[in-house]
Amino acid sequence: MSARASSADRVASENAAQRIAMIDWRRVAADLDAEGNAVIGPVWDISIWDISNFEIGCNERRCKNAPHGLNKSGVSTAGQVRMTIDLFESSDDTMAPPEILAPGAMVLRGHATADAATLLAALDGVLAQAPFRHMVTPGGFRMSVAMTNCGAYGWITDKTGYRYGRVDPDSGRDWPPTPAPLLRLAARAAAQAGYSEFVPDACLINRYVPGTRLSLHQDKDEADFTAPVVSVSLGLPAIFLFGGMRRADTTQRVTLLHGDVVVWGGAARLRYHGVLPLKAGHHALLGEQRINLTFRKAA
Ligand code: MD3
Ligand code: FE
Repeated sequence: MSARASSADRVASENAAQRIAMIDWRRVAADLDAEGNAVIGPVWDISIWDISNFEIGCNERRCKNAPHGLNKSGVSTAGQVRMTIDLFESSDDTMAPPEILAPGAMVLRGHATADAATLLAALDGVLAQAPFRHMVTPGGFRMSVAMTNCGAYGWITDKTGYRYGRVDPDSGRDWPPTPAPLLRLAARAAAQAGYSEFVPDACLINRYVPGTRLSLHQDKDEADFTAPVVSVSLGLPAIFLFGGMRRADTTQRVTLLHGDVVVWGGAARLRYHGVLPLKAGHHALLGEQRINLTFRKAA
């Protein structure tokens, strides 16, 4: 679903000051970073993703079905309206309002889409130094998710337990550094969710092929739970299970698509979660797989 704003088209070719004005119309605290990308302020500044004052030249405005969540006046009828506006050069750049899954958990749909090819190219360098492997749980089970890491710390599991370590046990060398484009993306997503100071020191890289699953668990091997976890989904879609504070709590199912970024912090940081067995499929960039990057502060 996308709505193209005629006023946005007009502004797109003009200068940065007008881009800021454009965002001000939407009453979203916003600024531009050094590259001219919109940096949206803490989401608690966004009481409502208000497009009612915004001159929407929505192509679909007269659509009676209004599947885009706009009524005939172009006013948002749904809690969330997704707009793709040719504002910042890249036509792939989406400015969707965050989807709040629960207090502290928000989905930034398509946040990594425009950067996906760059991220994957950078990832190739990491994988050459630290290939995917299937680790073993303390209970002796081989994990169906294939994993590797980059950054100062990597998450590992073996017969002796789960932990973070500086050294890749397969190579005996330090984990490769996290490529700059990955770090930039993680910091940008965290900033949009209100975490302006997120400096991850660990990036776990998970690979799923059809049938791969991840059973319900909590992420609690990190030293400091005040830092969020940022996860980036690439490739095939997955059905993510988002539970509560106890394993037996009911779970909500959230489909995570290529390019979706989720920031898990605050009250959501220790909630149980998992991934249902990946369905078969083909993705244009990644083929028969899904790759998930999770950025954390481990130490
Ligand atoms: C909710 N990875 O690596 S990312 C993991 O898709 C992990 O590979 C999944 O769970 C994956 O630990 C899910 C989403 C995620 C990550 C961390 C969370 C959800 C979270 C921490 C707290 C609550
Ligand atoms: Fe997890």
